[in-house]
Amino acid sequence: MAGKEKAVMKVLDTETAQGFIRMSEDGWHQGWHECHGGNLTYRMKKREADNLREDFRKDAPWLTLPVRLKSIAGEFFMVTGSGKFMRNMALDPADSFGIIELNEEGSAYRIVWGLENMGKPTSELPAHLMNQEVKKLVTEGRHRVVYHAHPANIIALSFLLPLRDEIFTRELWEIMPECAMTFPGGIGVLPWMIPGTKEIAQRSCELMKEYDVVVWAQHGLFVSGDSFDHAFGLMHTVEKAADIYLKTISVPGRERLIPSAQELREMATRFRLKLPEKFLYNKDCI
Ligand code: 2HA
Ligand code: ZN
Repeated sequence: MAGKEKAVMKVLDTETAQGFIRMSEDGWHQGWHECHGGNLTYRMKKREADNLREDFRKDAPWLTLPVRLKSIAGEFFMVTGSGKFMRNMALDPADSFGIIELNEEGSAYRIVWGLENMGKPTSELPAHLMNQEVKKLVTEGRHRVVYHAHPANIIALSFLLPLRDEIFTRELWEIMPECAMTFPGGIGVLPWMIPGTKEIAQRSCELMKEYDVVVWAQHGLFVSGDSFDHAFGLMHTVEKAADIYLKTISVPGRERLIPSAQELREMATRFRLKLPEKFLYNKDCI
């Protein structure tokens, strides 16, 4: 309207930023983010980024990425900061997280909002961006959230079980059969690797083509989802199943009454789930 200034939309007033902050806080309250553990990224919709242009810095320097990410070139991401505490996210959001823009080649990024006080994106930025790209491609753009946390029970389980996709999947499905509805595709498992490296990022990408959740053994869990709710829910479900698993094996002298592979198949039929048969193998065969 003539004579009236258009109000500038502010990052922190958006539903997406509020959802990002809420998820970080929820993870903290679950006990998954000791110290600066864990990180979160969200691939913004074009419309969300366009609406915020006026609130973005224009003069930030481009910083080179260790990889070229053509399929997410030019996109904007909300990212938690390196060395930042999820615990402080709601108290000081502009210090704790930021928005980065990727250049048109997908080879560099710049910080257009937040990460004040010389902050940098999460140390797991390669894992986040490379997996954001993989999940964008394999889900035809549906997935936007990548989340890494340090939940104690699934970490404990990775000290006890053989580090195989089939074994983790089957054990968690058995102990909490509704897991098969939350992650019907199963879960991937990586051995312990050095955090923050391109190698852990690349190995995760291989598994994330097939799965939405990957165990980083003796470290944590890495998940992807189409919304904050689904990514958080996936993290929560895996961790809860691991908790029940450990509780049941901690009771001495009792046999566990776990559902059979056939019962899981029947549940799959009832709920029209496609459970890959490789996870319903006869355990005696391995
Ligand atoms: O400290 O969780 O994996 C952040 C991390 C690295
Ligand atoms: Zn970690």
